[in-house]
This record gives sequence, structure tokens and C-alpha cells, in this order.
Amino acid sequence: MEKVRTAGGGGDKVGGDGDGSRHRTQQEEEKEQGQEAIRLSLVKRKKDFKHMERIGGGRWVNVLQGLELHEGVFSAAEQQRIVDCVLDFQDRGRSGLLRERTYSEPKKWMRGKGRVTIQFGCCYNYAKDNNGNLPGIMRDEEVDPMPPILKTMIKRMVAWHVLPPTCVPNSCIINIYDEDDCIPPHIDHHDFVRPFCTVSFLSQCNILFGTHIKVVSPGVFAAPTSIPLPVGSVLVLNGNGADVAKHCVPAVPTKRISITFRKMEDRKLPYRFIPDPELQNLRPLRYPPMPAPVNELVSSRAQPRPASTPLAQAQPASTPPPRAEPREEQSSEGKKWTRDSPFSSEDFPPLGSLSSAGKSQQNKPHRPARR
Ligand SMILES: O=C(O)CCC(=O)C(=O)O
Repeated sequence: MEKVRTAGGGGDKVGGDGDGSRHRTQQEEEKEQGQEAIRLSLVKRKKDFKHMERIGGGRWVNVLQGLELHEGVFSAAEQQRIVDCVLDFQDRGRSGLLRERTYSEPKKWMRGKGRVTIQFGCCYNYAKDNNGNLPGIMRDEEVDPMPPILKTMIKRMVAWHVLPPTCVPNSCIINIYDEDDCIPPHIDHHDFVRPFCTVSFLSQCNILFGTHIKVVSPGVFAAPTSIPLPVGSVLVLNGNGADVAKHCVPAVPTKRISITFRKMEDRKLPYRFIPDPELQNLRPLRYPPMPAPVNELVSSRAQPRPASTPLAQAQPASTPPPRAEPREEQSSEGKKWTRDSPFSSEDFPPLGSLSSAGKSQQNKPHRPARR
């Protein structure tokens, strides 16, 4: 039986078969904190993107200023759980089990036009619709609230210094791209606060940026510059990268999923929006985290081991964090660490695994991508 954690991350319990529960000991908690500290220290962050463009024929501007790419925030096993949940959301949407505005699957009437979207927190209107509604948040429409797995992702991103605690997302949009689907050039609407971010799954693709992006043909765009988005990476958009440059994803060669998290402007919240108590007062972990001694890092790769002190006793800010070198070790270890990851099976529950008989996703092997 799969191990689950008690609410608040306070302990392991063997769940579901009536054999009782056990709260984690302080030692186990410290071990988890130590492992989280190690994983946090291994996140690879790139914040110096640069592409100069002449704006309005005048001054030169770095149109990528404000972009950040964070790699290693979600392990391979966590990505798999998230993807499984997204595909279950899709099943539910197709079966009419999500609110009408939550799930949208356009008819694939031409190349690049079939992207499925699933919206939580608010209904966003991409283009002026048949009723004359302008692009932006449709305040009188209701969609489903943020599912637990997406809230867990948000908590991770704030705790791990990917998103600032001043800009905790309260809405998100999942894009499911099948082969040839794309997202055309756009700047995210200012009904959403900056920064916002996109997490990538299943396959790597390039995201294109530029003040002018030419639509060459359906799903084919010509842009001045591009950034590869590895699976499991988080791209944070802020500054010029969010507001001066447009961005787009050309027709993808193979299935891809992205989840874009955004905080709504307070004055644009849907009328019936209820703030989620779980997403209030989130705080980043102390950073840089306590560096694990080299021999401990090495042995933790062979067998996960706690670092000697919990995060609360992190080193002062002047101590440089240990870096993940080489990168391959991090990704190859991602799965192993997840066994003791602070992301438990409860944080990433396979949707429906607890409620609907016969739909259990537990211990499920890799789920093939579906159309
Ligand atoms: O799929 C992506 O990486 C980009 C998504 C995006 O631009 C959006 O949802 O507005």
C-alpha cells in the first residue's frame, strides 16, 4: 500500500487498508527537510537572457530582460504524477465532469488549431468572442477551483524561490498540445500580475520571443530569438520578457503539456471568486539552503540520506549554495529522491485514485500519451 502523509506534512502513514496511521518522528521530519534542502540547492537557475532589439526605431532594449528559467524544480516522478493528473482532468472534461468553461477542446479544423485548454481559478477569454466580450478575465463566468496538485506545485515554487511570495498565483491554464498544435504570438493580458510562469512537461520545445513575430503559415512563426524549454522546467516571465516581447510556441513535433500559473489583478477577480486559504501567506524557504557535505551528497546519490541539519538552520546568505554538477546526475537522481521527497503521494494524488473504484492510478507504470 502506498504511503501517504498526514495533513500539513506532519507524518507518514500507511493509508487506505485500515491498518492505522503513524505520525512522523522528528528524525523523519528532519530527514525530509534535509533532502528538500539538497534538492533546493540543486535547482539550476538562468536569469541572464539577452536579446537586443531596437524599440520603435530608437533605443536598444534587451527584450528578454526579466525572464528566468528554473530547472530541477519537479523531479521526473513528480512530473509523471502531474501529467497523469492532467490527463485525468482531460478525461473528466471530455466526460462533462468539469465546469463548462473549465474545459475547452476545439475541433481540429486546421493545423495548429487543436490545443486543449483547462482553466482553473478564472475563465480567460483569449479573443473577442461571438458575444462581443473582449479578451481578458470573464468575471461573471465560473470555472473549477485550483486542484490540490496544482496548489502543491504553487507552494513548491514559492518555497523554492521560483515565484515571489508577493505574487502567488490564483489561476492557471493547462495547455495540452498534440502534434502540430501551437500557441500563436501574444503578450499575456494585464488582467494578470507579473511575474507569471509556465511549467513544461512531456517533450522539450522552443518558445519564441520578439517584439515582432511573423506568422509564416499555420503553426510556423518567424521570431528574432528562442529559448528551449526542458521538461520539468519553469519559465518565469517578468519585465520586458513579459511585456515588451511577444512569445509563442510553434507547432510541436510531439505531444507536450504546459501549465501557466498567473495571479489575477485584485480588481479583475471573478465575482464569485473565493481566495484559497491554502495559498495565503506562503513563504520561501531560507536560501541558500544548508550545503550538504560533499561526501554526504555523494552517498545520498547512492541511497537517499538526510542532511545533518534541518532547513531552519540554513547557512547565512553569504554562503554560496552547492551546485548540481554535472546536470545529468540531478535528473537521473530525481526519481530516486522522490521516494523521500516532501512531495508525497498525497501532494500529487492520482485524480480519482481515492474515490472511483477501478480508476486507481496507484503504482501505475508510465502512462502513454493519448490523443
Ligand atoms: O505552452 C507554453 O509554454 C506557453 C503557454 C502560454 O504562452 C500561455 O498559456 O499563455
